[in-house]
Amino acid sequence: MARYIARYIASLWLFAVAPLSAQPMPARFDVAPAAQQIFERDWVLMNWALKFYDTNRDILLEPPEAAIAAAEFRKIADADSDGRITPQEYRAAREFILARY
Ligand SMILES: [Ca+2]
Ligand SMILES: [Ca+2]
Repeated sequence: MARYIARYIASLWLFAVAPLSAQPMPARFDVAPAAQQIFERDWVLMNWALKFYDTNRDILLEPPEAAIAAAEFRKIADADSDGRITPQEYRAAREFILARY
């Protein structure tokens, strides 16, 4: 349960720095849509997530897969390990993934 909460928090942080974060936050949302939106908004991240975290190989990123991928992306992106991902860190991680995968 603690891990699940950690992923939820991770996805919130990601959600907060996503490029389209100016959109109004839905009144109610849970981890799955938030994590999935990160990948739906960015094809680079989506391709990466599908390549490594589509565990059932159906070419869809289901909520649990998206949550794991979001947590892993956060590990890659949070270069200074302060628990937050700045827009600069987001862009750097995206470039890293684009170049490497
Ligand atoms: Ca899947
Ligand atoms: Ca950081």
